[in-house]
Amino acid sequence: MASLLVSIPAAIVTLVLGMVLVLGGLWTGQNIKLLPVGASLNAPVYDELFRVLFSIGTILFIGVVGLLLFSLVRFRRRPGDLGDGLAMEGNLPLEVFWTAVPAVVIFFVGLYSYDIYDRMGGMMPLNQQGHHTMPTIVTNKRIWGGIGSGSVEAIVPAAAQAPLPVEVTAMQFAFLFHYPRAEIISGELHVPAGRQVDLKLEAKDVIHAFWVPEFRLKQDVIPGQPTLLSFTPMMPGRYPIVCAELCGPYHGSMRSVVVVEEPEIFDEWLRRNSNLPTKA
Ligand SMILES: [Cu+2]
Repeated sequence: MASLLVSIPAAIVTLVLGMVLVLGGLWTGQNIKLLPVGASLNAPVYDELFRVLFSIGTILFIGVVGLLLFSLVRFRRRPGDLGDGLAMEGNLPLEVFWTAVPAVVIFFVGLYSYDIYDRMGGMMPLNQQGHHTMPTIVTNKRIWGGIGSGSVEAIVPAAAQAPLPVEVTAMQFAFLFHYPRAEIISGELHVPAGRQVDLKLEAKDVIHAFWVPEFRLKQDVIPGQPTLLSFTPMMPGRYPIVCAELCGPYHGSMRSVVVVEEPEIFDEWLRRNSNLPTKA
């Protein structure tokens, strides 16, 4: 075995190992199953970035650790070897190589992350989002837009429907959801699948964070700073809402549920719970 390896030129071995490493990293990134189910329109965009970063991370990790382990074994001290190591001072091509490669990788990751952030709506000025017309917003307050505020290339036919406004109040230690068009206050967030939801988040006391892992959304909720967050749920189901900002002794129990329902079922829920006087 050893004699076989010796007879193959080192450059070829390195090339083949490098190719195996890159292909293995790409495969790992494509097949990794660490994320929960993606239940919003926004999720595939986020997952794409995660896969690319995971591929790069795998390649770097296996490459660096592999080289380290190989060197530990290959260049270990042999019995009877009492001499000094080889005296080497600098290696310009190697130094250029290990500076240039990370620089290119980081530059790429930076541009790519920026692009994903933009596609998720992170760079969108609020006045272009079309939901500054929410009836209850006090216009002289400064309003912030969270990532996910909706520039993902919507291909859903239902996107033509007007977004559903919901006011979210975060307090120690609960989320409250108010549906201004039906006068419902609920401890659970009910939303229809395939329709954009516009959340207006406000905190009553300290900083909280509204996190729905299945939607790939996490938004800080800061007292005195109303924040808009839009998303389009796609997959019916029940998903956890978690407060992701340490907010006090019971922070760990500050959880709720978002229930994504088929539009008819959601309309029924809205009608059943509405506190508006029924129209004649
Ligand atoms: Cu909290």
